[in-house]
Amino acid sequence: MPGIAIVGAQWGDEGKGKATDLLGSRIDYVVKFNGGNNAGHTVVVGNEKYALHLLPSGILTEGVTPVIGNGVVVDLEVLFHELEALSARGVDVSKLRVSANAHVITHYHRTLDKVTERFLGKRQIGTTGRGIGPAYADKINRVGIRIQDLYDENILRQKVEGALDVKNHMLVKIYNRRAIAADEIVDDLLAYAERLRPMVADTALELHRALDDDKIVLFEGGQATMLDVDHGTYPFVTSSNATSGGAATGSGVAPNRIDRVIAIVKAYTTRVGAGPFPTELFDEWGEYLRKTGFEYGTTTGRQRRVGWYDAPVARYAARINGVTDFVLTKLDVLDGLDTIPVCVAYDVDGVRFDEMPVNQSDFHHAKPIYEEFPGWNQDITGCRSFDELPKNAQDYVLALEKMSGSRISAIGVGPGRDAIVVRH
Ligand code: 2SA
Ligand code: GDP
Ligand code: MG
Repeated sequence: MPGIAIVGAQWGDEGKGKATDLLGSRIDYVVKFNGGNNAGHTVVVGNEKYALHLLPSGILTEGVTPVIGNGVVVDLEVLFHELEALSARGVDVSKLRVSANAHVITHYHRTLDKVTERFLGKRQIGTTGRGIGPAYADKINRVGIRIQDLYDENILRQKVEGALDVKNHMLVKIYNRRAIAADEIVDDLLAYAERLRPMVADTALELHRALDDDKIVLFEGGQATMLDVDHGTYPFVTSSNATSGGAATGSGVAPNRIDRVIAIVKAYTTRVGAGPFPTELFDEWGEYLRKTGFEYGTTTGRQRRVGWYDAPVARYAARINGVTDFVLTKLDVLDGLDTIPVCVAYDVDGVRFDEMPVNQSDFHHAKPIYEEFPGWNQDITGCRSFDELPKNAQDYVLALEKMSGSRISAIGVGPGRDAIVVRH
């Protein structure tokens, strides 16, 4: 039975949380496979609004077992803070499973994230400052601390000392900061160990068995295709694989057990942080989309950059992820527009590119070539079937479907859980 992956097709904040939550009633497990508390998923259930950062959004659905996979970096303080906050609102969090192989984010990762950004000056990435990059760097450098290390104090101490070796040198000599004491970090981590113990598991084995038992497993991607460390707009990316391949490596479930890949794509585009963004708007239409779509970061509150829909980006996401279905979100945000431009290709210094250029400088120079579509000037938030949508809205969706390389199976028409038009 199926493994389903949900990924972002653009630069994040496409509404993945809502899509996960929508599928929730049919699924048994929701697995977060990449990133950490840099994610921000807003889910509206009835009159309640939930903002999740580290926990998978499937935690909001009764009966679902939420899993934090080995590919995630876990800030334990944030984990318990989120669990307590959800518990206080009556959400059952008792089923959470955390991979013994997931890495932890410590105080020194957060410090390094912030000082590195400051040091980079104009070349800043615009990270969320949550310690994500430094934690993954340690993982790749083989000096990371894993959840399982919390259960052997000697090993933990040795590993923390090893991880601090070079870092303290850097902090003192380059960044002019005080050195961090290993004891401080060890005590901090050990303080969570016993509370965490019942949740720690061989999650790869549990998921494998669940799939053998015909359970439905949903893999929830954080961030998005264009922020993927391999396939995104490097170096303006996050430090993990946010694409569907990451669902396999970040969970221990083999790629051939993932049957469907659903990419969430917004009816326009947004981006937080620095980096190229060909369709970015700096005029009143940008302000209009930001205000109407409420485009402010769920984690940091930062204003999101906004622009028109970019079809080459969607096609690229379709290819890289093996997208079987798109969910098009926030179509309602375009309700008040007379015409809607869509980027169909790029002009790079006089040369037409129909697909994403592989060369970074080309993408930095890419100017969008637009095709214009008539708007519908009508409130669509009450529509619940494709036929109920105004003709121009239907045509817009069909045009995007044709350009974007996979079918559009559902359309978001408002922030609420039920504000969706399902086509397939
Ligand atoms: P990091 O902190 O190392 O992952 O930052 C590296 C880049 O990745 C971007 N990034 C994001 N982009 C969009 N949404 C994200 N989550 C939050 C949200 C963001 C927020 O859902 O709103 O609240 O600001 C997210 N997380 C990371 C980041 O902007 C950098 O460009
Ligand atoms: P994620 O990071 O992909 O989970 O997305 P975020 O939660 O950061 O941002 C998406 C925002 O759009 C959230 O505030 C959602 O409540 C909202 N949203 C999702 N789908 C729709 C939709 O179809 N219409 C409108 N107006 N808002 C939506
Ligand atoms: Mg988000």
